[in-house]
Amino acid sequence: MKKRILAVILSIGMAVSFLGGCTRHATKKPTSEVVDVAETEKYALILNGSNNQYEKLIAQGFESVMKEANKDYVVKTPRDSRAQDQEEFVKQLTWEKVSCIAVAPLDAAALEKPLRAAMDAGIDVCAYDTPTTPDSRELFINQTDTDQIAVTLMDAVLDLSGGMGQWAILSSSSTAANQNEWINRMRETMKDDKYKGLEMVEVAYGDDQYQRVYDQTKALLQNYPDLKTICVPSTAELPAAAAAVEDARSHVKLTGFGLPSEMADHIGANKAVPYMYLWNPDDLGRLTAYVSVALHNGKITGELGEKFKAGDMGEFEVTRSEDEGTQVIVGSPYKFDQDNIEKWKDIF
Ligand code: RAM
Repeated sequence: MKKRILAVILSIGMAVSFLGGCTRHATKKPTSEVVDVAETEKYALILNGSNNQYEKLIAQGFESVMKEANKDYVVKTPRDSRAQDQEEFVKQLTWEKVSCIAVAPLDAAALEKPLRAAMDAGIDVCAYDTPTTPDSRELFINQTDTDQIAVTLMDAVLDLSGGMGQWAILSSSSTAANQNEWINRMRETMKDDKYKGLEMVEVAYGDDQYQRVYDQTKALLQNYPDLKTICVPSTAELPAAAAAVEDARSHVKLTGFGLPSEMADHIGANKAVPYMYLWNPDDLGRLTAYVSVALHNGKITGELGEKFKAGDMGEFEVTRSEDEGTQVIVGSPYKFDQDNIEKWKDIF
């Protein structure tokens, strides 16, 4: 929280509240003992869709930290991937005056106004997984450095295409700010001489709908008979894309981001997905919880250079994000292939 905050005052013989006009924050400290007003704290997590197991795992990580810290929390899930539902949630939570809203926006531009209204009402706001606009958050909890993602995926496409040929991207939606940043950065990375044999033919969208992803993948296979590789940087789309490639008995290779638990059957040197990447969604959820509490308690404000300890996850530093706001980065992506998928499929 930008303003330093909050106390319940226990004085000898009587309990006196110094909360004044504001019910959430007290600024005065009398002579007696001061503790956090745990009973007024409530933390909200807004997921990006009901068809997304990755988001559910993030929620589990978030919940585990909140439970351990004995904090009240609520998790909101939009039907399918309806951006409008997220707007409604933000308005409701603002009205409820929760302590902090953490959100993975489906449409960052549409969410800007309600999130700014929440911040004006004294609620802390952070984005996780996908950035909101920089003006409508205090901090972005970013899974991995954008450059690292772009280079990792471009190198995988180059490798799976045998150094040259046509390739395509199958993304979640055209308003997903994280996907768009990654794709833009991949286009930049591709200008390097190393990738000059590659031709990117199309960016298609699956909107996290199984059938739509399946159909879009089939269309790519039909429209580009020489296609070598499809990069799918979304866990919600990769399983249906793999099924479509397998059903078509296509030689096209897939890579991107996927959950080992959902992708194990498709991973292998001679399968649709020779290898793929991801970070641990549980870590992302846990760090989001630590950031939410630290913002509310005033331990951090989201300013560049701040450092803070996130429980057993260790120390993190606030850095500049791709969109000129600020971020903390969870870690690096892991690679999953036929040698390690059996182990990882039971983990997440
Ligand atoms: C999907 C979502 C999410 C993205 C992951 C990799 O689950 O679109 O935003 O970060 O994939």
